[in-house]
Amino acid sequence: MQMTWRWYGEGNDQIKLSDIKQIPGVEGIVWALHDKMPGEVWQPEEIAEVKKQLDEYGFNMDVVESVNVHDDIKIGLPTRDQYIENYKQTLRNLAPFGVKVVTYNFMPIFDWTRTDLFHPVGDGSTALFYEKAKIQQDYKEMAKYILENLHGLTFPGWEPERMAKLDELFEAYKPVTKEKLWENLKYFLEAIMPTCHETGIKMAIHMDDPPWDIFGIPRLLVDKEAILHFLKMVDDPYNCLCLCSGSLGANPKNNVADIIRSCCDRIAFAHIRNVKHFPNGDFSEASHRDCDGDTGILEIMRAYHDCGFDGYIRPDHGRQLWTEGPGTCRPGYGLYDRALGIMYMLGCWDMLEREAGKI
Ligand SMILES: [Mn+2]
Repeated sequence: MQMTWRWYGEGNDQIKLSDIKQIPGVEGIVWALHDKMPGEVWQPEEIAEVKKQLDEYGFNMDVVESVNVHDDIKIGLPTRDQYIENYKQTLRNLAPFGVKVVTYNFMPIFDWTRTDLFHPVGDGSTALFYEKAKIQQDYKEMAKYILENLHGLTFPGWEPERMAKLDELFEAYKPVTKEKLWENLKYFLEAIMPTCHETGIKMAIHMDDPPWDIFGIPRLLVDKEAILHFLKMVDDPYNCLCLCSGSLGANPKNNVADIIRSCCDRIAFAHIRNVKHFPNGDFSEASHRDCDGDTGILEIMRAYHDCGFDGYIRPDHGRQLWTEGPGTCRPGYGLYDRALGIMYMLGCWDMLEREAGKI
């Protein structure tokens, strides 16, 4: 496996590449052009600018997260074909820079969804929190709260331009049933697979987060059955997963280690995150340490190791620690807890390697 770190780019992330350089084991930066709207073509000169920044610190740019999919593709409008052409062109522009994996998601309207971005954990740190009761109410109120708490930073999937048109978006998605959404995803993937073969780029879909329908809008990648259906639907080695343990782990019924074992050859990118469940259906994000949550991080690492996983991996969201809080760090993407998470993962991995006689 190859350890990576998600970074939001110069001027868009409080964390510096020079900080990341000091974390042991990080080989690549998971990056994106965050000022691009879904559907826009990423231009070679813009990609070259990021490459120059990463080269200075010896990081590769193999993984992009995310090239977002335009709503017209998800809704299945006639205009989708032009946006699919744009997507293919972006893949062609990325490939010469060494990009191997493009992560994306197919969640309608909202990306990852939480009700509190700085929820006290109890030890002085804060974490992302999902309060089930709040999600049955007003989607506009929730979107407003999230946007206000980003402190002027952009967050993929939460573009203010899109959020300003929430009523229109909900109206446009009305005819999109779960079956229709699956069909639209299939159409998109079948259209871009030839470009993936041509460029050598694997498409890695992120799990839906949380893994259930919210505000009456369908979500697809929610459990083992859905994942296996997805892989069979477009049975192509370039149609892969960004398997997010935290997204799947939000549902206590999901056995993430078992899911990994069932489809490891199609996992291009692994997000490792721990989630703590509460009896009323709420959940909080937790440290990567196995006993701090319910996701089963030790068994997840063992599953990847047993499968000979050689893809990319990164710590997913972390808690906000010490000096980190609103305005000083991106919710879930501070420096400290993710760095601790890396050391925990590498500790597990090194021990597994030692036991297997590899180091
Ligand atoms: Mn994730």
